[in-house]
Amino acid sequence: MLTFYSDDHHLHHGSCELIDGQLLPCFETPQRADHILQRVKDRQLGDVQAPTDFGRAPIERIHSAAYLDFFHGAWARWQAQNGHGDLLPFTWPARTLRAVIPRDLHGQLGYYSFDGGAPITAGTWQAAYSAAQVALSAQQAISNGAHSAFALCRPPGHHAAGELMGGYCYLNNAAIAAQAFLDQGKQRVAILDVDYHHGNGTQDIFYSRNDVLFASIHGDPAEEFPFFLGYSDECGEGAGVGCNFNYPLAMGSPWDVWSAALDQACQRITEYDADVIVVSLGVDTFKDDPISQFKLDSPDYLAIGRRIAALGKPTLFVMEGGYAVEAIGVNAVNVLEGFEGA
Ligand code: OKP
Ligand code: ZN
Repeated sequence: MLTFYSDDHHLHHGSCELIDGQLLPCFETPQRADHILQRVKDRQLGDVQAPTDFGRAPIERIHSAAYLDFFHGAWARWQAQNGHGDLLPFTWPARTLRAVIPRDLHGQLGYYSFDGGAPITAGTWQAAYSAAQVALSAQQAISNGAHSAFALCRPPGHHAAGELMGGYCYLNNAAIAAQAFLDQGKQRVAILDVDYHHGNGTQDIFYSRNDVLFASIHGDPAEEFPFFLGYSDECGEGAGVGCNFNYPLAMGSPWDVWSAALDQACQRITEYDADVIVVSLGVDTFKDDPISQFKLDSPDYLAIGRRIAALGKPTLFVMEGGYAVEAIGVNAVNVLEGFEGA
């Protein structure tokens, strides 16, 4: 399997995040992608290629120009104000407030975000832009006939909506790739999100459409981030009714519970008869993940790959979460090796 990867992810390295009442060093670190890349090489998964630059247009199919302009320019504005440290939002247009766009930088940052988990640093735009190009390049490889490809994206993307950053995510790499498939003539794309957290951004982007099916297995949002989306009664709206499937699971869920949900999600994808599958590949379902509460073990990831392969469709794997840094390479590459039948 071909892997696409850009070193630009190193340009994004937030200093700390607010989690459960504590300021802790960011869990979403450059070492995550470094470990995955090393494992790809150790296992000789296949060639590793740098991305092609497809420009901003395919990103603008998912994110508004106003959002992208804000994100692109935010760090320079912060520097012009002599700001120090990461740029982090702290006020949001929650219920009873107005969703106006203020003039102030932090006001606009609140408008374009939903939590304080996505710091903007000097290199965040370039890292996120390159991650989107990594996803698009892997998408292109499949368009050109490959049966599968791995987009080793960092930062991740599935929490980012059309005009919202949050949950370590800025640009929705999986959604950008899915839209590119449609724009190049595919009729139906299925996005299978196996990250521990609900892919609220991806769900929102495609919620009223029937050309993208979204299925997600995740920690029950009644107890887990992102809290405000990802419940089982969210089935799509308008033309999209019947194209959104959430499988929220209890804290502590083990492999047999998780894999039963995977079987259900795969059944929906089979019924949908997708032309191509995009997997939002998070491995924070691992038993030793520091911020997550499922109990999957490393060999289980081989089984995930085998189950996805049984769908029999061209498949694009897009890297999302996973914070047990020592195991992230083994777990992520196990999915890919399981898919390939290794
Ligand atoms: C990203 B992905 C807020 C802490 C809340 C955010 C988790 C984001 C996970 N500062 N935690 O889905 O792996
Ligand atoms: Zn996650």
